Amino acid sequence: NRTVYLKDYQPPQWLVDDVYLDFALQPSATEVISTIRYRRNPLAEQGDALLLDGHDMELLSIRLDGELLMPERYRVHAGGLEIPAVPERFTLEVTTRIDPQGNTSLDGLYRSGGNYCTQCEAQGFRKITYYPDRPDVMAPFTVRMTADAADNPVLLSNGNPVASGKLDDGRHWAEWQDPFAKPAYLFALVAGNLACVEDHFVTASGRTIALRIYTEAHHIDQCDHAMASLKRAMRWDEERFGLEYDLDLFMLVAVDDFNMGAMENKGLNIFNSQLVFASPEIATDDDYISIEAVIGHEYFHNWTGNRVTCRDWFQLSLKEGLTVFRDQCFTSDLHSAAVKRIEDVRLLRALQFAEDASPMAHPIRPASYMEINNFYTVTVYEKGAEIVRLYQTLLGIDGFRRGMDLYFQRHDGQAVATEDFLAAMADANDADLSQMQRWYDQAGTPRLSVRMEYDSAAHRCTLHVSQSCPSTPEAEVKQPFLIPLALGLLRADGTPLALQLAGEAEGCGSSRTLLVTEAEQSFTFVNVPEAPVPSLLRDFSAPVILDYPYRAEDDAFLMAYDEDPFNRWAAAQRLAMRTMLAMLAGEAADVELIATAFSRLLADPDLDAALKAEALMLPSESEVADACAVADPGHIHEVREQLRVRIATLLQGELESTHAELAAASGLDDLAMQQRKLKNVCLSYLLTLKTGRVIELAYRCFLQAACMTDQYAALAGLASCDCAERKLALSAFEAQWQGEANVMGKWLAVQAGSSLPDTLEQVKQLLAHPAFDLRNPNKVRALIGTFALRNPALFHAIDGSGYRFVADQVLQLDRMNPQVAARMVRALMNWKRLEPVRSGLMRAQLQRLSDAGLSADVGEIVSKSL
Ligand code: HT7
Ligand code: ZN
Repeated sequence: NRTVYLKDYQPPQWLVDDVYLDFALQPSATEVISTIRYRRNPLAEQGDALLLDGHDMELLSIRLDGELLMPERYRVHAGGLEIPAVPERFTLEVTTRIDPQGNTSLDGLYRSGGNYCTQCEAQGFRKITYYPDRPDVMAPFTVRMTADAADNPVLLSNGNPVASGKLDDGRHWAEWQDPFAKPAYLFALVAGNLACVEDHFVTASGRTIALRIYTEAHHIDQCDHAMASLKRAMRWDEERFGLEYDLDLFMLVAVDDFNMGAMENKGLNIFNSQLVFASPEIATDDDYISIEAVIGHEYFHNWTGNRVTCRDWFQLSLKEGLTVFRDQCFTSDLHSAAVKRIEDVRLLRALQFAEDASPMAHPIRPASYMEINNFYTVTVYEKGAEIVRLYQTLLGIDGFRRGMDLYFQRHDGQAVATEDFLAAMADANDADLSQMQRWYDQAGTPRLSVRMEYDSAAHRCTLHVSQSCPSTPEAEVKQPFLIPLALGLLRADGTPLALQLAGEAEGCGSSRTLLVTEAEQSFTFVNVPEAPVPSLLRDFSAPVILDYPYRAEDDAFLMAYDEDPFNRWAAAQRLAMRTMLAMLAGEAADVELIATAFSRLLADPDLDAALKAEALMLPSESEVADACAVADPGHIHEVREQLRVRIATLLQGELESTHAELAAASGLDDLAMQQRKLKNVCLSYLLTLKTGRVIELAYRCFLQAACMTDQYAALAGLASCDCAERKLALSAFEAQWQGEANVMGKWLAVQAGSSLPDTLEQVKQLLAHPAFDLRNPNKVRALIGTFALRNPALFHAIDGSGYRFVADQVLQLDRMNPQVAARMVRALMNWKRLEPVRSGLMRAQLQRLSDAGLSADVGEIVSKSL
């Protein structure tokens, strides 16, 4: 497979003035006529050949300025079409035939639920027609489509509808025009039998925008939350960034078969139905929050991604990191900022830190790729968002806004690079941010080591800070990063100290941000009357691993007194991690200390329920594995469960009473959601005791649940208990929800995530269940994905059965949908970090895969892992 390098970027040789697409839609033989006006790019290298991307299509004809080209005038090869001699300006008309029904990759034009839809990011457009399929070729599109009118009453594309009509043969047509120049990856078409909910939004400048959500008719009453979320997102972007919507119509379509969460096509967002449908009966509180966040995310792309797009795919984080940051701020402004930050950091530490330590480690702007679809990663998205957040931490909210304003002023309508974003931030604030560039070019998670020295005679406290970053595939030696280190110092009674650096006239505030720019630096605070406990990296001010010799008592102290809610949570995580690592090493672990600290948190009247819940959740098994030089997943699972049992035993009374006090939490307001979260964390601890009494309690919760959050929490808990209630609950859930595909996904997931020893057998049987479908990515993620990526104890079974099963599924999936197969195969990537027996077994499965014929997607992951 060919590797593409950032350093090889060349501007496009041909620019496109406009695109006219005409689709004659038929399930298995859709004909596409593209009429495109090209002109030479004066800024590019000269040469008379036109090279267009394209594959998986039947080429029917080519006309250049009206003249039909004979085959000797062009060449078709595996990746595209070459016309060796074309004039300075010309119109090319290409007719292709494609097979949407047979397209199981869900990339390009395909069918979902009997409807037509498209997915063109990153390179799906080249499966529709021959085109310079790269994001820096931008053009206005006009789209006409004809289709059978009875099967496809709704015909949609980007922009505004301009004309439509009926034909004699039972077909009809519609024409859409998008006035904004866009790259081909933002093109979309949807046709089918869809119902629509309609609403409107009045922008800050007084324009009325029509809002429409399309879905199959039986889901239409599950779209209210999505519509309300869209309106909240539109208002928020106006208020926070001064950004208004630009077309008169915004459409969102929900489809069941989708490779990712959603897609920001101009004016016509397409969503995985899982991220649209909600009602308290079918969606959990987490689903509600995710739906709002993803609707926000795709909407925010209209400016960060669509109006200003990427020059090439190496710049993906320019739009994704920035848009994730924007959606994080949206959720944080609407709900609890502390809980949002904790959840985001939990995800980053669990998944992105692991990716950074894996064979697929890459900088947020990779220097090369084999298959771009493999780079829609937690690094590009979540770490990318952390790097955008650094600008805001460094420049303040107003400074960040000035940078954003300048970015749009300079680049609206352009395809740009991450350097342009950095320059806008720096120029708008007259700041030297050149060191920020290293975050784009260097992979790996930096380790920030801090040591404190206290001089009791001089009342001075010095923090000695050093940073380092491990080698990753792209570079062995790393240059120091610019790391904002937010901190506070606490006195022994828990009160914060005013912070005054040596050389400053007076102290200013109890929290401040130091700038770490060198490999080693020291910062001295004066007027420090006693040796303090430092609260470091407040609000997770940079994506680094903090190394400070905290003692267990310090963590318990910070859990109780830190002003920064994030750091109260971070201290709880550290304490739990320390306890588990001690247990793993066979050392004495002070479980009493952690239980007492949890008990104090539970009783704290100033702490909201969701924060308590977050603090009580132990670091995941994979985070513990990451903290071990060599991981034994079976032992890790045992130890984590043991700790949960011991905490539950010590706190049983408090857990039961908290659970009972919160039993009545109802409604969809933040308070009720937070209370349900804590209630269900308590239930999950209690269930570790596996007594008849707690099983009865869980089963009662399941039967009496008034919403999916409670029903699902009880079911997930019971799923790991070998008891009659488990079977009853699973059957009742199946009977109740067999008509709701997305809810049945939850049913598959709880079984795949069960810690019972026969889980793999159950998963294999579920492959044949009518609720499962290998062609549907949601179901694959729910069953195979949960087993492979979220059930470490069973996936890493010592006999290698989990690895073999996942490899078998990857091989099957790869023939249908390489993108989804490539997500699953990542479970097999980290064999080098495992103890020798599992390491050998996992590697053997990778080798087996490598010996089979693989797609470029899976091939890249396998070859980089071996
Ligand atoms: N920008 C979108 C990315 C996406 C995607 C990428 C590859 C294959 C399928 C895909 N579907 C959507 C989604 C987003 O980040 O907003
Ligand atoms: Zn995105």
